[in-house]
Amino acid sequence: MSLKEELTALKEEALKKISEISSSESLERIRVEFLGKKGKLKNILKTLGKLEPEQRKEIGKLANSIKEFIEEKLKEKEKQLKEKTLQEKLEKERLDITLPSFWHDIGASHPVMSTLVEISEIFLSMGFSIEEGPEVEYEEYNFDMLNIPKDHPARDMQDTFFLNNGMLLRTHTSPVQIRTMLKNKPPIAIIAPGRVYRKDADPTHSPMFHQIEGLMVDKDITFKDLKGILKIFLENIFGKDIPIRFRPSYFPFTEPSAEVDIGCTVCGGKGCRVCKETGWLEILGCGMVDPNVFEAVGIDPDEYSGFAFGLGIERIAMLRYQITDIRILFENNMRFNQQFKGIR
Ligand code: FA5
Repeated sequence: MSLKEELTALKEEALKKISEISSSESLERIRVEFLGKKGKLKNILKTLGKLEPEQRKEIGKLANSIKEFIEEKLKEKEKQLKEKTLQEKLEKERLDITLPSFWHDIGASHPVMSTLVEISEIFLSMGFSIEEGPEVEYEEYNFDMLNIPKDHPARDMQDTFFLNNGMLLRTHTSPVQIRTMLKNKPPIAIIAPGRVYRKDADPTHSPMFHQIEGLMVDKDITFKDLKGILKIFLENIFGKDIPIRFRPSYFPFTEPSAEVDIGCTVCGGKGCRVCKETGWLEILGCGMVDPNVFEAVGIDPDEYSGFAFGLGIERIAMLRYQITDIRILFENNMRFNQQFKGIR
């Protein structure tokens, strides 16, 4: 066989072997077999020196072009192999995001929470800021400094959970008034939402419920300011046409005190079971901060005045969503809770 024929046969052999390569290891092996220092190509060219210069040139050129051809084919194969590996990896590690997940239900805000947020937003829009206080509270802040001394009959109004260490579960959010006034000088305009606890349980009373406290203290704050702010708030929650009335009442920490009623949203004021045939529903307690409270926190009642109010969030949620039994709000019954999806 002439050198030329040998080279052509080598080319054919290489082409065949390259087409059969299936891994990068065998690719490397074939490269060495044909193009390596002791490879087949080098081997054939060993006798090149014995040829005539003319022939040597011709065969040299042919050998070079075969070398380049094999290199080119190996490169192509390498590319194909890389693509194949990537494809296999993609197949193997494929993530099927169309499979339904194990836990795919969408949640919704609890009606008490969405009512709390909505009430807070109304007061935030009027310049109030949010304060928080602890649920385990000192007796002093929950009662004494709010002008409710130890033997005062008002302590019976709020049957209390006392703890062994002398502290208690706060019965209202009013102690946040005390904490705020001890911390900050007037002007003050805050609301304080949170959980409160009382020994109370019937269709409209729960042992744990939520209140929002409001407090505004500055020079020349009057009952007119209190009425104006509460009117804006109630109209935002219940609509512009809601009838509102202020009824004289008593709280030890406000003087004068009032309770605010709205026209019954169930019967439209005609009288029904929900409003106990009165046509009115009590919605919150309020009044002008008692001078004794100002003195307890070191604010001069001759220089400053203020108002405070406190409302039950469940009461408002119940009226908004026509819920007649408060207990259902805390039963965690999914069929009940799911009704509020998409409602704000
Ligand atoms: C108070 O708690 C006063 N701290 C409110 C206040 C603040 C008056 C500032 C003046 C100035 P009262 O006990 O009335 O007041 O409770 C306020 C509201 O909480 C009630 O109108 C009612 O909506 C709600 N509430 C009271 N007890 C319960 C209960 N057990 N379950 C659910 N809501 C309740």
